[in-house]
Amino acid sequence: MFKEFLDLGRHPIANAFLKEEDFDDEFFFDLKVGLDTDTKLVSIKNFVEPERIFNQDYPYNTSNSFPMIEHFRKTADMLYNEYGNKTCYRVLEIGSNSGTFIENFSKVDSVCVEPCGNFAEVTEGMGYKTYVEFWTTELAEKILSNDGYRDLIYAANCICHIHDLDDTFRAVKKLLSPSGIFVFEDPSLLKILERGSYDQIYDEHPHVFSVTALNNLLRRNGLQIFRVDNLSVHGGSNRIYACHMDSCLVGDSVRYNLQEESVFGISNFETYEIFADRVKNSKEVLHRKLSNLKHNGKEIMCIGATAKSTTVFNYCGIGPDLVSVITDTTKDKQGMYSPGVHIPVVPRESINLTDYDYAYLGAWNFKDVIANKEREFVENGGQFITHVPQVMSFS
Ligand code: JHZ
Repeated sequence: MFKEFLDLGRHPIANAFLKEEDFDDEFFFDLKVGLDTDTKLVSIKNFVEPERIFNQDYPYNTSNSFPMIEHFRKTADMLYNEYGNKTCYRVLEIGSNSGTFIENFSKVDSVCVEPCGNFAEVTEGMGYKTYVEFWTTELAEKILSNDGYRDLIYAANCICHIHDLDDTFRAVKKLLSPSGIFVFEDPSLLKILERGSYDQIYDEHPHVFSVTALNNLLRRNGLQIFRVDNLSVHGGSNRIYACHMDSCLVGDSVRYNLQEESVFGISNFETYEIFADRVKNSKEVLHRKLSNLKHNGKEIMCIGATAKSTTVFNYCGIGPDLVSVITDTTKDKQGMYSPGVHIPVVPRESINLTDYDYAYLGAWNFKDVIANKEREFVENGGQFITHVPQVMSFS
């Protein structure tokens, strides 16, 4: 049974940066979050049609966050060294984006799945066979007959984007070779609850995964988790390793994670009620802090036009009156306005950061990288603001 615990209000598509002439046609939906009391899966109530989100204009490009390029290279090396068969390693990536993971594997044995045409063109151009489709059992059957079984099926920040998880896991099971592994990483629900980072919940993330819920969902589709890695990326993610049921030894990391989540109360509805109260409080405190600063003549900007900042600004009612501009390294976001609240997005080079007193971290997950790059801002008295794990400013 789906039991709602949080209402985040009206939201636009978190990554649908737009031009001024499109303001009147913007799409909004009610962002409500709940717990499935049977599987323990946390999901949003109203799914947005995937075609509205993942299309030719999808702007999130993994190549624009240089720490992620390094992350995917290291991940690919580790998977190849620990699990790869040296003569033939048939890989499939679901949601291959701009190819930062797959580029580490052979063009001959690898296949990409990417519904966003703009990115599918990129991996095609790099020489990888790419299916420009959503991941479904039908597509898995097609790939099986065209390209054969896969030894590694990998997905980063993609499986939690898919509404029908039973179909997703059945499709994986169909295409995975008998000794193959399915590895996927997504933001961790436990970390979100611990850090109060509600901004990881938006249209693109219809589910937020605990190991507990994934264990239930994978098992009912004939797959088994045998290893879990806790990662620091995206504010805390879990990398899940699964195989066909009973085809591998279950490691201690699985028991450890299930136990840790159980102790935290991941299956108890009260845990989510407490989280909801914390989120409501965070909204009030952040809005009050920015309003007071503005009232005292301070200038505030934002670094990182993230899906997360769209969620915070829309939930907290923060617009250009409080945050005058957002900088972002992504070309496709520059010259556009942020979804819903319409703050202009510009290249970092086009502004002088020392003209601002405060920089809200839209990309708080890259806090150290940004603080390191922007030392001059701090030396000139500038301060950063974040709402994770609580609303605060620091230098
Ligand atoms: P970043 C995305 O969310 C979307 P977002 C997606 N749904 C997903 O699952 C999560 O990632 C995990 C810019 N930047 O990675 C680049 C700077 O401007 O936090 C990016 O636009 N300066 C697929 O959007 C953005 O910030 C910098 O120094 O919340 C970071 O976006 C750096 C380091 C980044 O993801």
